[in-house]
Amino acid sequence: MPTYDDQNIFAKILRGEIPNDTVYENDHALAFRDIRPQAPVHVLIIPKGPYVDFAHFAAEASEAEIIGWMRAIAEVCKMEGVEADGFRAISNAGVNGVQEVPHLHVHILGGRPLGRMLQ
Ligand code: IU
Repeated sequence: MPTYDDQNIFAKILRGEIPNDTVYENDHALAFRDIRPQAPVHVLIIPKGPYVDFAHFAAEASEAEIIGWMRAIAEVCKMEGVEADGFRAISNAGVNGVQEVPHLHVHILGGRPLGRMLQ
């Protein structure tokens, strides 16, 4: 499993060292607006625990953490009003995925037609 770098920017956000535009929080997850939005709705949902990516989280997180993160994703979609017209959920991992911040996050994008991603 990868080693978690607790100096990454999302770890600093979780510790309250850097401000963020929070849209939702529960015991196990925090959701905030992306600083470089790619769509009218662009929210990042992160688990509060120290997980690098999806595989790390799936292997080591507790069931409560997994449920808390998944419910946060669903709650954000509801709160941001993208459920009806649809949205895209993306989690980049590693070099090929061009993961910039090494703390698991899912991007929720919506509010406009997003086009086909896979041909
Ligand atoms: P990634 O490629 O999935 O790791 O992208 C990270 C995202 O985090 C990217 O969309 C950034 O705009 C976003 N972000 C942020 O919201 N706040 C920050 O302080 C930093 C990056 I650094």
